[in-house]
Amino acid sequence: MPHLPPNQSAQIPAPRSPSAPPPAAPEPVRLDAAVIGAGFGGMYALHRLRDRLGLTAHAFEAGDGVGGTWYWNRYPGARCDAESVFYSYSFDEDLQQEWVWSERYAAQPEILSYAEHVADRLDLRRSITFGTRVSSAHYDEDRCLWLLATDTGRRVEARYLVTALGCLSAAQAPGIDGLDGFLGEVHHTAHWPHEGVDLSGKRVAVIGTGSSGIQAVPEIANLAEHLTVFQRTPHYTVPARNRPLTEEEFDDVRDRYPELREEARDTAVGLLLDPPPGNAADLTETERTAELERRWHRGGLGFISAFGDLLMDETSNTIAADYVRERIRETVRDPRTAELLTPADYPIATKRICLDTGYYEAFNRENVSLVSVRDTPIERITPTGVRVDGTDHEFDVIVFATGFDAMTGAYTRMDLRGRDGRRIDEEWRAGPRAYLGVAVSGFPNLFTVTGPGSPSVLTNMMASIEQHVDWITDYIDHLERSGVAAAEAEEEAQDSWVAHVAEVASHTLYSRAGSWYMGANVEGKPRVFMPYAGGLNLYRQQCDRIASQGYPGFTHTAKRSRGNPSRKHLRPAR
Ligand code: FAD
Ligand code: NA7
Repeated sequence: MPHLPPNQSAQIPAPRSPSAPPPAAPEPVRLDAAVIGAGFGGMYALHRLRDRLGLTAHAFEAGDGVGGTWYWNRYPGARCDAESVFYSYSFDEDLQQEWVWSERYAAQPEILSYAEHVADRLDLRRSITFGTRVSSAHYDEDRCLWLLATDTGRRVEARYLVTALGCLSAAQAPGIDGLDGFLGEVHHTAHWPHEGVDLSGKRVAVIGTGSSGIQAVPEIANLAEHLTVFQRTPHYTVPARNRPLTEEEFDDVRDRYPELREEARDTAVGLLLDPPPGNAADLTETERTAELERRWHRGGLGFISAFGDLLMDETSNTIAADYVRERIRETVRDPRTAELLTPADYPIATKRICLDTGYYEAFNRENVSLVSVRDTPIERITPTGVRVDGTDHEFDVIVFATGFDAMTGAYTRMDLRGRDGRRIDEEWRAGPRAYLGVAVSGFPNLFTVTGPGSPSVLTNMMASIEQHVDWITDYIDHLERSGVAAAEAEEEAQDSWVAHVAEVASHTLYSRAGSWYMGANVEGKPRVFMPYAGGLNLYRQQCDRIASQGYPGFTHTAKRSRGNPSRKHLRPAR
């Protein structure tokens, strides 16, 4: 089956034939720091470790190029929904001055070109091994080294392991009976073929209506003879109002880039959005409607900051949700379709808010139909299509827009083991546990870029990536200068951070939706709100405080003078 994400079993290397001699194991390569992933997180980590700290650093990437998300997600309509001028690196003034964004929200090819440009500019490729998946990473406590093995048979030793695996990189397709027997083409939005897919004049199914499905539907509708959208849960989406950026606009941003970035850094989401005029209760009904109206017409993520308490207060949230519901009924001509498309039973923005370009309008087209699979799930894939509630729908192409095992999937799909053989999938069985979302107790010298328990997916990820990588590499620099062989998050510090993450989330409405933030889209995954909802600005302050106090919450093991680590702790880091 082409272009579907690998499932767990597909990642286990095929057994060698018993008669073939085992290949000679190549000598491990010794590094100061190994980075896994060459998306924006891994690229920046590699640059800082190699070029700023002067360490021997190397990255391993499963894909054949840089860009991560933007290398894999090439479906029609894929584009960012944080404004391009902010969805980009800020660490290099020359870089941000020389790159020109063409649209308010850049499309996937432009973002991928940007990633490639950065890789060239920083000469990163010579330190990245592409087409190579790290299949295991085990910590050797005696030598304070991470031992990595790859699916291409490489073995690597590294003192530090920086994982930039991506919060949304472990794509998943539901195990629906009959899929193997489908005679047409099957694709997943997150594994879209690089050569593209010819959808013109075809009968196409899109399964899934999250952000990817919502971006893809209007584009596919333009190409397909007929498009059928299979929807389990209607998502809230607001218009992106994407448009070309004018030269004047862009010049203005460039002139003020340093100051705009500084301002964005000090926000909860790492982006400049219009601040709310107050909580919903502080405004009159007329003011509330005007505020929503203004934001709807401006387009973009700013809609959900219409009221300061939109994510905390049910009444406030309902006012915004009702506004969107009215827009759906107003836009979609067929009342039954409109009703199906209208989210009814969870607060707006508790599943990630989507931005669209003509999503609801697409359902007014003759060649687009909607099938709800909420009460009657897809029964099976037949050789010619999809069976729902006893009805067969025939297709040439099936597109899964069914999302990701978010935030933890890329970790638990890898054989990651810390001290005493502790396995990450066991440690996180009841939900992910990490100190500041950046380090895991029992896994010394492992640093997780935008790991669970950090703000990550609730923010402009570029801002979160930069904050995390800066903090991690400053910490590694500190460890190097202090003669520390191993740094490990203390269990107690981790427990209190995990409790803090849960406590902050409990003041929000997030737990009211079965979202991927909560692990609800993966069968058997614990229902735990995984990102940190306290805001990037407050999070940054907490991380900075910990650094300035000498990294309390971490235990440091000293190097022995001859290179072997001593078991003696350097000092209680507290
Ligand atoms: P990724 O870009 O996911 O890169 C991780 C890389 O690690 C991947 O290339 C993967 O192949 C590699 N990898 C994973 N495991 C292994 C392994 N074991 N061995 C080797 N390689 C491995 N965020 C925003 O802030 N704004 C947006 O508008 C936005 N839009 C998005 C749209 C889509 C369709 C998706 C899927 C995500 C979007 N995101 C957005 C989130 C996006 O993932 C981040 O913005 C950002 O690109 C993440 O960068 P990263 O380097 O952390 O992870
Ligand atoms: P999402 O947001 O997880 O959306 C996946 C969609 O697929 C969602 O509508 C799911 O319904 C649906 N789904 C999953 N399994 C099924 C089955 N078995 N049948 C029908 N429908 C199914 O992933 P996206 O790729 O759209 O977006 C992920 C993030 O990437 C996005 O937020 C951006 O940040 C970029 P459900 O809602 O679970 O009922």
